[in-house]
Amino acid sequence: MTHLRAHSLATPRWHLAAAALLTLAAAPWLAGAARAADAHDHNHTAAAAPAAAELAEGEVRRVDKAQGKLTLKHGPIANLSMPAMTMVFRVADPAMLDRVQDGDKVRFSAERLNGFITVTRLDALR
Ligand SMILES: [Cu+2]
Repeated sequence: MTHLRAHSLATPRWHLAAAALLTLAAAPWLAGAARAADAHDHNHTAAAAPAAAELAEGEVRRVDKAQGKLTLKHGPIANLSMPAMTMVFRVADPAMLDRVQDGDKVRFSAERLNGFITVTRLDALR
């Protein structure tokens, strides 16, 4: 059970990505305008957030297969307007819990399903 601390989870890069994501979500017409601008041949590079920006970062603290729950120390979750914290999540699919163990760094997405914050995607970073 090694705990490698290569990077802080709350990187400034994440905050920038989250801000960009929120901006796009608030003004979808703006994203459309940016794409239209790209159609011109002046080779402008749009600062669009990559799909991965939607995923939050976390570290597994506890896997509870019996209860179908996962404790994560997580970074900000943009779509839930949630700051970094350690908390218990439900998982959408119990099989997710077979793929992670204590100490794993993960990327995940979480949504509020039936009133419970639920992990809907979980990727271990190894
Ligand atoms: Cu939380």
